[in-house]
Amino acid sequence: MRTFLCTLYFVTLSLFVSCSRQETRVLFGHQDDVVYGSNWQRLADSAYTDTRSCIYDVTGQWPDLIGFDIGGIELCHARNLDSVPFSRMLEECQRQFERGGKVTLSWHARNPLTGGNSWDTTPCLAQIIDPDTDVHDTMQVWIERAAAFVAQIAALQTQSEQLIVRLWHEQSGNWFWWGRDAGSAQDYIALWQWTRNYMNILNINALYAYSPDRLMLYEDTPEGAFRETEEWYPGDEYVDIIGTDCYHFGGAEGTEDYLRRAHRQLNAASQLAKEHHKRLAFTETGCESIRCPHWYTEVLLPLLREYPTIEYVLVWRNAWDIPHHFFLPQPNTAEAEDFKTFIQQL
Ligand code: BMA
Repeated sequence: MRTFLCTLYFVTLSLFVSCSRQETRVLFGHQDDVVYGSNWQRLADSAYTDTRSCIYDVTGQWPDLIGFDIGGIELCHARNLDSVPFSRMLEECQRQFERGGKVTLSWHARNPLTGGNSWDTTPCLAQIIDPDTDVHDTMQVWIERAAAFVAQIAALQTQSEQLIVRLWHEQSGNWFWWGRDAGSAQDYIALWQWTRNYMNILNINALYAYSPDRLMLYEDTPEGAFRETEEWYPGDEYVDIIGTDCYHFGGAEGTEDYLRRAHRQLNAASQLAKEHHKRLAFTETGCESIRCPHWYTEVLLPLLREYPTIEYVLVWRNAWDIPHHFFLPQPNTAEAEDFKTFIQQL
């Protein structure tokens, strides 16, 4: 009897431990995971009867999280900036939600002053938020179009908290027109709040994420990194998730630099999240072409372990038409084996 009770106790305990581990596991996401991958694409407008997924091809499991970008919706384009039809995005969001998964959206919007792309850094932020300008009117229409599409996606959710909207990402860099060099923190925050307020008008049911990238504005100390993260923070009423974007450049020689930047940014994000009672995420990362063969288990996994409150991590896309532009391993490679081990240990 005693042995039986002991066995029962340990079985119950281990079940409890494994269940609670599953619930708190870091979710893993991949940009455009189900619309194309290295060497394949499903970018036709017509509906596909089944789903193919880069993550499934490697692990046999559906993605926890899929990233999509709505850049191009502001001009009523049928496809986003990477040729993904918005109709396909809706189709795959519905399937992802029905499987119980999550979706995170970003928006590489055009420059409303010049019509150039997101990387056209012609200054426009001050004009955008000035209600007496034409650019302001343009932006209002663009926000309405983006919000209407996001509302369509939000309505497909089958459970709570399946949709994350990541607005005006990587503002701490100087590569987007809403970036650090484009205007003041106040102007950036005004744009963020305006966008979010309009989404609220449409009653969009979503979580909103703020995600700076590299932090170079102030001194190279934890205080300098925190100051920059905090200065552009859109505010407690507007943000649910605080994250950061950070990439590994090159191969093994880039590891030290990646870890230094990632710690700098994640420390600042986690401190801000803690102080403001917000959730924490690693909103974008990756090592292009996975030039470190054990990148997932030896670089990313130990990094994630140091931030136990991170809820999800997303790696960028496997472009079907740019051979070296991939962040998730191809099936049947040594890197794929490493990735499977990573997913099991996450
Ligand atoms: C970048 C690259 C580009 C792409 C853009 C938006 O990081 O992947 O090729 O157009 O993101 O998805």
